[in-house]
Amino acid sequence: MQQFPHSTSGLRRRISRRFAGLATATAAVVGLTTLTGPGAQAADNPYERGPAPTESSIEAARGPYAVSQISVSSLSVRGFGGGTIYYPTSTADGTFGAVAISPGYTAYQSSIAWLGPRLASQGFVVFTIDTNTTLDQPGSRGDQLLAALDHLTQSSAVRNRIDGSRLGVMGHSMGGGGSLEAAKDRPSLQAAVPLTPWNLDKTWPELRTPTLIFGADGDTIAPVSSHSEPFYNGLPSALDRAYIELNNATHFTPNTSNTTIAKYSISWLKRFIDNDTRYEQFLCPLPRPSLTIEESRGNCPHTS
Ligand code: 9J3
Ligand code: ZN
Repeated sequence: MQQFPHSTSGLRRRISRRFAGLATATAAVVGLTTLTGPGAQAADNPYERGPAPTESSIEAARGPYAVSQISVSSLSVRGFGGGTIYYPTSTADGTFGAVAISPGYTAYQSSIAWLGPRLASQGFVVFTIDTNTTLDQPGSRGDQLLAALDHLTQSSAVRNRIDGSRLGVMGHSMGGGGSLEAAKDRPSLQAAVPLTPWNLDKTWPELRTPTLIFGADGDTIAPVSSHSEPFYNGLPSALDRAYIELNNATHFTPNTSNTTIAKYSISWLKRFIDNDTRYEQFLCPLPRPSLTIEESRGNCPHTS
């Protein structure tokens, strides 16, 4: 500490304040360096939730958060068919990102229900929905996913637990096609994860939402050659995008609990809804072909 004569105590206080200001500015620069450096820590990212992930934590049947659920009657909402909200029970960690998930043609929320607690226990508010009718087409399912997100963030009992700027969509088959439609209609969505998606529209150059598409090698309803692969290939090459083709799988593989779908969906949602770069290690380099993965495509490293 510098010494000053008593007679200049006023000046001394002013100078001390200037030094304090300099110290604050220096700390801010150090903080910025940490933020942009390679090993960004928890305190740098306000959206990061939960402990550092491991291969086993993203493969586990449940993540670190205990989950509660709320049934939403179709009679209480407009624009979609109601559903079930799964959410971390505790409010200690603040707000979470949210994901709406649509089932496929002729199917109900029960066909995608396993994803509710699986994803919510990792730190998301998850809304598995029913559609207005089970015959609704992908465009309608996209609108319904967005209506469900609007209900979640504006009207639902958990609206105060959600960060409305951190939203994503998923869906199976025509619901997966619907998740592409939702992202096309609302580019502010932070992540999309279509599961064996089906759509007559094969090209998605309009998307600005980071998108992970799951195909199934044995899918005869939405064959990868006419659905998932052209969907992936038609996404902008500058977009963060990925394609994982499940090995020894069918169109209906996403309808029951599946570790490969879970671990890469969790990683994608964490990476792009929460900006949580701790999950980048599971996405890049791309997963190699294995007993469960037939092939994978994508850009690495990610750019957004
Ligand atoms: O399971 C689905 O949502 C898919 C698609 C399908 O059967 O489309 C044919 C009209
Ligand atoms: Zn198109």
